[in-house]
Amino acid sequence: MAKARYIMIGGFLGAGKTTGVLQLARLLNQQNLRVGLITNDQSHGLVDTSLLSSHGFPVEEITGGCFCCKFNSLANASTRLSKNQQPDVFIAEPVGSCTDLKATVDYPLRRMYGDNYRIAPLSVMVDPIRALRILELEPGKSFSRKVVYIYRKQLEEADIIIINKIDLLQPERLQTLRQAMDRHFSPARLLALSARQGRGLDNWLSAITKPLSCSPQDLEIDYTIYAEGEALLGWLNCSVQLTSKSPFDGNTFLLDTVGVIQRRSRALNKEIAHLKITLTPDEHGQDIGVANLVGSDLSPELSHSLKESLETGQLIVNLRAESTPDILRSVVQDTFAGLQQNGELDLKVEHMECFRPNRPTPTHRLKSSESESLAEGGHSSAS
Ligand SMILES: Nc1nc2c(ncn2[C@@H]2O[C@H](COP(=O)(O)OP(=O)(O)OP(=O)(O)O)[C@@H](O)[C@H]2O)c(=O)[nH]1
Ligand SMILES: [Mg+2]
Repeated sequence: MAKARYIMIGGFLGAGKTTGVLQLARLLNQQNLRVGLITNDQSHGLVDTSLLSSHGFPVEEITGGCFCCKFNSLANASTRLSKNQQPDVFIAEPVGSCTDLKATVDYPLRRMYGDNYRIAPLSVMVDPIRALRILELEPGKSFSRKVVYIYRKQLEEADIIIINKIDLLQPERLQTLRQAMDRHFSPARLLALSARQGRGLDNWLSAITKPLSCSPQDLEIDYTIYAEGEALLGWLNCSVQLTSKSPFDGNTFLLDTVGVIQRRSRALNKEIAHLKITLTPDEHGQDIGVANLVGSDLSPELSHSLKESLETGQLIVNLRAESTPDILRSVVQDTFAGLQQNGELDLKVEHMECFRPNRPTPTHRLKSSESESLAEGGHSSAS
């Protein structure tokens, strides 16, 4: 039986990974290939899982830690998908604050599961506005030094750097960013695309399916700085049952809610990495609305619109910001209190978790020279 291809798409919070996963999955389906998706977070209640499932793709969710710390869960989830769906292609999206993925996920997968999977080169996606700011090519809000350390490590280990969202950029700004990526990170490949518009996906897919021409360097990384950088990011996941006295427009509700959380965070000078909220009506089958915000001073947007108004539904809020968990909790709780003030809406919080990610302690950490498949006993390539 042919080995399934295993694609991992890394990149910082809000870069557009899930949008890219969805578009690649659609493209692969059009080529009559079966796809299995794997999402990941420090906790459960994931916007990404609900979104990808709503499009009818089989999704496994790894919660409670990143892929590197939950390597066995990742391997088991892949085996479950293989058993139930026999995917030709797996696409896995790690947590957006994770790095060192080649040493802790790619190489161990190659070594232990090399007879099942062909591990694709690692794609790392970037939001160009965020990148221009973090690389100090343009002014604008960024993160603390240790968070920027993680961001840069993600780019350093990339086989393919994907500059996403080119629909937002003038050619000169794209050129500036391309040159900086080449100068600082010299990735094996640099691609620019718009996941949202589906532009450049064919090039990406063909880059993923080609072997790398150069042998990868092992990433040098200080796990103390990495852990401290991750711990500067507060995490909030919550699920809420929403009931209204009369039908309401869920799209306006989503954008308004994101707007209120944005204003409250800005007033406290907390930089949002990614705020995403889904609203799934209890009726209307697969309908889903998703609103996002990828920077405190950017505009909230509706990435998926609800087709009909609703009276009851499930709200999922995932907020990642440079802030303490307690502040995130009070920002969101105060927002919910405000939404219920006129008595029209009732919000019942079913689950709310706020925390800082724990220190990453990978199950395995290998050098590229140790990534040969044990099963084949030969040299394992990235093809
Ligand atoms: N303009 C534009 N927006 C995009 C594009 N791709 C993604 N986005 C938007 O960027 C935001 C974040 O996208 P996601 O796909 O959720 O990003 P992510 O990297 O999966 O985020 P995390 O899972 O939180 O790390 C959403 O509002 C998307 O609609 C693109 O090509 N162009
Ligand atoms: Mg995502």
